[in-house]
Amino acid sequence: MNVHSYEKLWLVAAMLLIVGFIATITYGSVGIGIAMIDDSQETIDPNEISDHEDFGDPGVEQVAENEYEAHVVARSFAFRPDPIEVPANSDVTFYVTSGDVIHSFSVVGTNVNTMVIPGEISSMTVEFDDPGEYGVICNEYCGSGHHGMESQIQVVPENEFDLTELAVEADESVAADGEVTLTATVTNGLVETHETTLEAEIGDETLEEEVTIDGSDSEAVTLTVDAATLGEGEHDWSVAVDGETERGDVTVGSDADTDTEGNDD
Ligand SMILES: [Cu+2]
Repeated sequence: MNVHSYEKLWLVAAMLLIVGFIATITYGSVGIGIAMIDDSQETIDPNEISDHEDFGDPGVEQVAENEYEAHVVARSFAFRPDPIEVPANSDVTFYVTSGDVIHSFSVVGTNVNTMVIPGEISSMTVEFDDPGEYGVICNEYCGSGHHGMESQIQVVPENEFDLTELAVEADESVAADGEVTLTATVTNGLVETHETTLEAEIGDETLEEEVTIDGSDSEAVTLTVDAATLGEGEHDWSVAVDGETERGDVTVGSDADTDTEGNDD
């Protein structure tokens, strides 16, 4: 049988295409770093995400030196937290879940990409070497706002990274001859000891305090100002540490003052 040489060429080309298709599909399912999301991993009730210990308050936590975990919740049409801040020179394992429909978590310009399915937890570990910014987008059509569903990963220099949280307790009113006391509790989420500066303003008074907090621990700092220095009336206060700020106000005199006078009688 005589086969024309052009026909032979087409036969070979068709064979190569078929082999190419099979290779692509095989790589797409079992290639290095590629995994399917299924319920062999941990599952989650999408209606109870807000009560979940990790996804209820999603964010970044440190698990070991240079190792972090980031819990992310995708919901139409945003990611939480946004932005996601991580330090340079770190390995970050992302755990992503959805509170409603199917989304994706795709880091623009990298091969970091996963589907995010309600009920399932997608996970992947990413190495961040240098500081920089990456866009995160959803590439599974999820509804009318899909095109605007995005977030950002900010990789900051190691020495600028902290996991500090601040809570402040303060009196609402103080007698004119009393003391205004603010109790600031600073929590260090890093596994290493963290040194930082707490800055406070009460009325026109400014206070500064150096704080050293052990890894995964918290420190309570008490700040006081004589009410007499502030004078009678309402005074704003603010406490700031590592970019976290708490605000409130305190009233000096008036009711509190009257109470004290009443007790004296
Ligand atoms: Cu989407």
